[in-house]
Amino acid sequence: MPPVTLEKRNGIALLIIDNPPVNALGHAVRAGLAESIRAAEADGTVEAIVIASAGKTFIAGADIKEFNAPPQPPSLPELLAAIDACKKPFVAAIDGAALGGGLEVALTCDFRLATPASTLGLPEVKLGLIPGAGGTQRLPRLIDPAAALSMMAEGNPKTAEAAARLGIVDEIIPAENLLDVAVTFARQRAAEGAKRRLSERTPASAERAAVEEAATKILKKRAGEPQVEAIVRCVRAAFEESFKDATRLERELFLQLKENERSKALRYAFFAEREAARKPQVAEGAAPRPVKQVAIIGGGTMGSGIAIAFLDAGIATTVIETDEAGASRAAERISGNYQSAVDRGRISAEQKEDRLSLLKTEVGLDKVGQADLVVEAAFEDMAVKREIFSTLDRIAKPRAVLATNTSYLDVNEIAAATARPEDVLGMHFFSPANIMQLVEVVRASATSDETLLTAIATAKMLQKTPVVVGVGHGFVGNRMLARRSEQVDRLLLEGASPSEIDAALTEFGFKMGPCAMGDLAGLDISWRMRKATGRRAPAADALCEAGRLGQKTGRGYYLYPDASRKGVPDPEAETIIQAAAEREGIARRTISRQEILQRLIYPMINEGARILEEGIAERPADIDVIWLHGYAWPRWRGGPMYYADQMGLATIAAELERLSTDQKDESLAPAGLLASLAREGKGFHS
Ligand code: T1G
Repeated sequence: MPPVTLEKRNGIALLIIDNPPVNALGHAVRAGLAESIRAAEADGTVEAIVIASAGKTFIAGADIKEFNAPPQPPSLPELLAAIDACKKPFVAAIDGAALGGGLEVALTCDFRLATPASTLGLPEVKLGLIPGAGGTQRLPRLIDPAAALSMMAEGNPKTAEAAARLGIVDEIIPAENLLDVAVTFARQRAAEGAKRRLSERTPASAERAAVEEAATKILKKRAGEPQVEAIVRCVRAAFEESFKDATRLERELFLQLKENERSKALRYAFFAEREAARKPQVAEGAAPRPVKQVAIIGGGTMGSGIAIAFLDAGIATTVIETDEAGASRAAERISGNYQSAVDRGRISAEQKEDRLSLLKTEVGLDKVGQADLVVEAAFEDMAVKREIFSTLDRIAKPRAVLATNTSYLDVNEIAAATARPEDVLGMHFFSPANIMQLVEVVRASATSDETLLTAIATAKMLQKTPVVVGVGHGFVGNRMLARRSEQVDRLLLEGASPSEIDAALTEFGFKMGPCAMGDLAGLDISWRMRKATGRRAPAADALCEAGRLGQKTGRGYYLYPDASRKGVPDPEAETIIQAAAEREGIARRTISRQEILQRLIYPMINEGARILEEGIAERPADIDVIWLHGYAWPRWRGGPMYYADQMGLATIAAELERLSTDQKDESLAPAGLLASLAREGKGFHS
């Protein structure tokens, strides 16, 4: 099937794009469109042209996969110039997503019809790019220029209705009538001799001040993002330059950004998320079981957050506690969360009631009833979990999926407490569970394919990003985080301050550094874990022993004067850490920011290599997605394993060798996979 077909309906040329899965404007589509436009223009019986598409997407934009290769003509701007030059009117018949270059095609048409479910947007900014085929010039000429600037800087799509209100869509047409209406509409426009070239307009000069006001806010909020600065430059050029000169500037900036490392990492992240979400290796015909009602065991911070995620998805949820007080606290916590969302205007009071109407809080495991999925979010203790699963085994309905939210523990051991290990797996949510995207879906050795697929489908139903991982202490994310935490403590003992450590990572792109994060979460959580597993972190242990547990005690790594949320350096903490260093016989010195950064990140990458060797994660992209969605790794750096390839594995291996020798810690020596790839001059992704 050719990617573009041309049919004629009583003098109207109908161009249909059919390039599954999302009608991306790859080279074959661009060439097919150019050919069809030429034919339609040359055909004297054709009065007007309609561009439509097959499938559930209008046009998803340029083919992002082509960006790393030299462009093949015709480029999208060349194609759109042909549409613009054509004397016959063009009508875009949009059904589905019209994104990026897809919306640019529609904007170059003279008229735009869309079905109610369509979405229209210019998301290039999320790929570190800008619209590169006239979008920065046509949109501000079509709608309010300040609204156009904000729409391009945010990159979020508009619904068809919102797009019609803005003036992007001329009419909203029911899907079943779209093509017929579009053909009739085109014929009428042809009869009127109507051409509406946006390239011949100029933005409303009266709106310039509003554009500058919006630009100032956007540049402040998005400081450091070159693609946002470029969009502002292009919208300003719409007022100051001819369409031709401004589109030349746009193209120049687009091509520069396309080669920018930030954009390459953002494009990698886009595909990595889709790769990680691919269906895992399962038996032919295996399918997820329906999940209509769930039970959450434990209504604490995690349990309530998980319950909110299900309630937000409209799924009936029972939260089960051990006593009435616990059940009431869970109900209050969940209701309070929704009330603050109402107060902030994020949801309406009615939506709050709708969601709470799906919630029941009960006492006793026997209340799991007919839940299709049970998520255990009880105390992080193996005996407690085994007891719960043994009971669930007896009372949960047959083939109910029994998931544990454990962050670290052995899911095989938990499953062994039941007579149905095939129904058991891990669903490791990240706090706050109703906000964080990531769910590590832990496939235990006996987990059935249906159970696995059910958990994956459920995570997607919650609008979350599931990544399948294997059983191992801390699975993927927390296991790598532990290596970073060890270095945090070691760096503190060796002389780095909490501020220097945090600054190394915030400068790298994290929103918050590990010391501030520890103070926020409470230093006692990991302290308790260390004591339970016989591990030590002399600096953090000393702070905890001094009652410095973080924000909750007004002091931890930092001091929080007057219970403020912003910590300040505290000489008392430094004194405690120095004393701990002396007890450990560790000499202190000034440590450079680069060494701090390398020591925080390279051991994590090394652990990621071991995780791949052990098969706990299937692909490097899975590890990157876990860190993007579970730990807020800066998206424009792609993820730890992507970053490793950029740094070069040989460089990382050499630094790890040095660290291992300095710290007399064999576990810091390069993992086998990392060392062998480094020797071969390869990367994790090559
Ligand atoms: N290019 C190449 N492949 C794409 C693609 C694209 N634009 N969009 C999606 N895919 C692949 C995706 O990798 C997956 O592949 C499959 O299609 C289904 O995608 C010149 C420069 C359209 C809302 O940023 O937002 O135009 O895993 O799982 O959930 O100015 O895809 O099956 O092998 O996401 O139904 C701007 C990106 C490009 C839109 C559909 N456009 N795509 O969501 O399916 S730059 C975008 C999406 C540009 C111009 C500029 C979504 C979707 P696989 P999916 P979905």
